[in-house]
Amino acid sequence: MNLADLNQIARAMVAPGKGILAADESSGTIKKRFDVIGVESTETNRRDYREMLFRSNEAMSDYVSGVILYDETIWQNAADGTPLVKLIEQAGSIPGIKVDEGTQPLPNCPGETITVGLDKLAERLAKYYKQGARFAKWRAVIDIDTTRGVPTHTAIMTNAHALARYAALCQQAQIVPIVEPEVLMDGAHDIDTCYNVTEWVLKETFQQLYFQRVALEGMILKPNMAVPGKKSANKASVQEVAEKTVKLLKACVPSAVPGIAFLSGGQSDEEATAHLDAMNKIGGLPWGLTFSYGRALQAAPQKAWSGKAENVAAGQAAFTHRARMNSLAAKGEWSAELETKKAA
Ligand code: 5MM
Repeated sequence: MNLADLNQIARAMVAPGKGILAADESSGTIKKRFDVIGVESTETNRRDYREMLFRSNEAMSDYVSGVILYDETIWQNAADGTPLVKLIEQAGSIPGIKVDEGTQPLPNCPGETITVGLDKLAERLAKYYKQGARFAKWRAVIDIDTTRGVPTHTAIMTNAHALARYAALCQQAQIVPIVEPEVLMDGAHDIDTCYNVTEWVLKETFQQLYFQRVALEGMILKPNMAVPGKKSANKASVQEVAEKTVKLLKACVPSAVPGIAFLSGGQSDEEATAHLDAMNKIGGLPWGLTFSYGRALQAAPQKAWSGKAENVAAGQAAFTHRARMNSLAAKGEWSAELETKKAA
């Protein structure tokens, strides 16, 4: 492992004003997204849609440091035969790859899951590196349901162990691991319950990373923010989310980690931007703090595009706007007026 090179890539992924596009929807998830806009999920439509994003020059060159791809996409060519990976590289962005193989029920823990995909991962990473991937992503999913005693320590510990196994294998393959332990926003829990569960999850994750000798300087953390569950009666202000999330991360994430890139987790586009902005406005943070959004970057371009070739420019404009808003938020320079100006 060359740690200096891993560190350089990790720092580029969270360079000031830049963040990550999570375009790694598995076939099932992209079908759900396309269903919403009435587009059939064929291989060509998936390619056309992602090509539209990767050819958004301003967004890709100025605001997007890296793109997380799904296995199908990393091998695909654009309509003119250019590999999609090359489009990303030509824009000055870094190709990355989702390497987990989804979740399975965790034995003896009803309703909880374990993320799988460690078997043969070393071989797969070597192939992805040859194809241009310089970082990878693995997502663990932790649910909250206090009425059933969920999450259990078993789910937290086994998922943290798998995340650390994955991260060690990535670094051995000269690939920067994005470590994503996602505590879901589903449910009626309040913000403090989310805070406490996320703290538990992050403590366990960093302990496993230590046990498995993962170099913190060569990784990126992709956590959820401290937010109330979607069905909670107690909403939280932008400032409360920002303050609690910063406090939580300072308590759990060593400063050797170059950057933290949040998932959006079902927040609205503007909420995800406002929260990121408010955290960066607090300032004095030991790590870069940016976005690694899927839905909060893509919902608008998906709607604008709606599968029609004549809407490509509108789809790219919508994507560029969201990427620019989040770039400003990553520097603490966003304001709600900037959103309104665009709408006007
Ligand atoms: C883009 O969605 C990713 C893939 O999900 P599936 O494996 O379920 O298809 C997902 O891992 C994503 O990268 C993160 O959850 C962040 O996305 P959001 O939409 O939460 O910002």
